[in-house]
Amino acid sequence: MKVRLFVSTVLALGLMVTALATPKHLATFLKTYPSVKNNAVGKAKCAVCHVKGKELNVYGKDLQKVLQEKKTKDLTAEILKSVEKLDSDKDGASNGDEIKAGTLPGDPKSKP
Ligand SMILES: [Ca+2]
Repeated sequence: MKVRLFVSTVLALGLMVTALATPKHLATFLKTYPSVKNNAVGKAKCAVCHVKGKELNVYGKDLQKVLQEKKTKDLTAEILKSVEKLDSDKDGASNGDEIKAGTLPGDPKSKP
């Protein structure tokens, strides 16, 4: 009985770790921009919007503004597209152009 409980606990923890590694927002981002999968943007994963942990970079903050305006926590393709014309990191390239080019919209050192 104890072994069974241990195995279920390990499985449950494993599922939780997997869930954290692919959060909902990242899944929405990748679904909206499938072309980034194998470039720097896709590899950055959470770092597309976050500095570390939950802290947001400038691109993440622009998205957060829209989420707050819409009074929602659910990131959608529509919300992602609404900040494409902005240049969050002020490197001269719009967020949309950066994502298309495979550079990070929240990092001025990464530009097309
Ligand atoms: Ca930019």
